[in-house]
Amino acid sequence: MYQLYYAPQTASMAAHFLLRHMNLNYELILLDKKNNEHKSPEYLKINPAGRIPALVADGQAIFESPAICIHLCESHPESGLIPAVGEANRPLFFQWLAYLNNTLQTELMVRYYPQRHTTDEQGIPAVVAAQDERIAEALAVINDQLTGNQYLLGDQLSACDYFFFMLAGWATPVEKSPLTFPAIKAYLQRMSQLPVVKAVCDVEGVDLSPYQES
Ligand SMILES: N[C@@H](CCC(=O)N[C@@H](CS)C(=O)NCC(=O)O)C(=O)O
Repeated sequence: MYQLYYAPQTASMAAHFLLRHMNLNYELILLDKKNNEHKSPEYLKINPAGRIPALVADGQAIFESPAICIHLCESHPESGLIPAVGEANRPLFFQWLAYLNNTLQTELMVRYYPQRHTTDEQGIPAVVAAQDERIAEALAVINDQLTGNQYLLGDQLSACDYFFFMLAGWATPVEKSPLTFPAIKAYLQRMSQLPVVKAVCDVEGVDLSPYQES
């Protein structure tokens, strides 16, 4: 039995996709983000970083969404969401998961919390504009990878795809949104048809219609 501490459409969504894809026994524990429940003393015992998500697996709490995803993939290798040790795609799995979390997600976080990155309130729109450029650069790298590939690892669906689907949703309001990149657009259309994506998006209140328009 797993417990996922989550809030809709936040960094918990990748883990939510995996728990659902793997058909595991899990409980979703909703954190009231608006009321800062992720900073409450009770939650800080589970995730001392005060961020969403955290996963409790067999009584052990884990934070950081990529660590949670890797742990789930390695605990349930039969799900096929991580290439096995020795497979050529395994280093690429780590490469893309790291790129998504350390580069794209980080740039998105600066864009959505610009006030944390300047002491000059007047400078906030400039931080957002600069981030839009940096996000577009990261998306261009992903678009190149998806040109001619069905998934980030080629023809094999992996946890990286669920992770990217989560981040693509966050990036929709960005000036050069994921849907303006042709290969990413076609990929998001395919991903949005997966039953797991539909089910989790239904629970988290994500509107999939922008992906389904041609
Ligand atoms: N690197 C962390 C980042 C988690 C994170 O920042 N989550 C956001 C929600 S998307 C959050 O908790 N924000 C609240 C805050 O920063 O105070 C991860 O991927 O798990």
